[in-house]
Amino acid sequence: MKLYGFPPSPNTWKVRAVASHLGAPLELEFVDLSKGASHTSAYLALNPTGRTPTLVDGDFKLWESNAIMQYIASKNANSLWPNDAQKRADITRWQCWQLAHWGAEACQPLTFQRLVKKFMNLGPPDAAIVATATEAFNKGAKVLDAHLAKQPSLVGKDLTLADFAVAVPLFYAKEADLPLGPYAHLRRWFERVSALPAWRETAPQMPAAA
Ligand SMILES: N[C@@H](CCC(=O)N[C@@H](CS)C(=O)NCC(=O)O)C(=O)O
Repeated sequence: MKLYGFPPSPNTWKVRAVASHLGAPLELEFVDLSKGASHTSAYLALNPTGRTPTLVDGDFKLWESNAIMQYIASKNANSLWPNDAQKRADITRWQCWQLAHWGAEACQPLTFQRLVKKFMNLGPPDAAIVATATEAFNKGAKVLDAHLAKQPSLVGKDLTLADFAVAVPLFYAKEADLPLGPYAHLRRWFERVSALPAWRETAPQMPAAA
């Protein structure tokens, strides 16, 4: 299997971390987003949305990071993606929430405004966007903190794809100044998730997230 991706991007990183954790062979094809490489005609033939990551497995092409995580984890039995309809729905619920709200409304705009803009010389953070995203971050972090006060992982006891998906933006917490301070359960959970060797094994060499 080949993953077309940009390693510093959380959407690529979480897929590579899952593959590494499961010991699934996954070759990286570097797509340099800083040079617009996801908009070439060759790449658009794989993924017409012009976004990364994209998985290619033989004739099968799959885009959308959370679908890719589920596909890779479906290849062999494992506890990240248990063969149980309710657990799979529960994991998918958190993955949908991560993409639609935790990522798009909170972590991503804060990371873009405070880290990517600096790295790419795009000017200072937009204060209005930072304010709206900070409010969304606190709203989401409260939900996570209350949930993780009751159980060790997002879905039951064991770590699953849900934890990989929701945790990944927090690797940029320092650079993006994500306000984690008030959320002790969330911080403790992130310490546990981020200690998995798979994150180090797939960690980006570049300092910026896109
Ligand atoms: N929902 C998509 C989001 C993918 C996405 O936004 N990728 C960004 C990097 S994080 C990208 O490739 N942007 C390049 C562009 O839009 O030109 C997923 O989860 O795969």
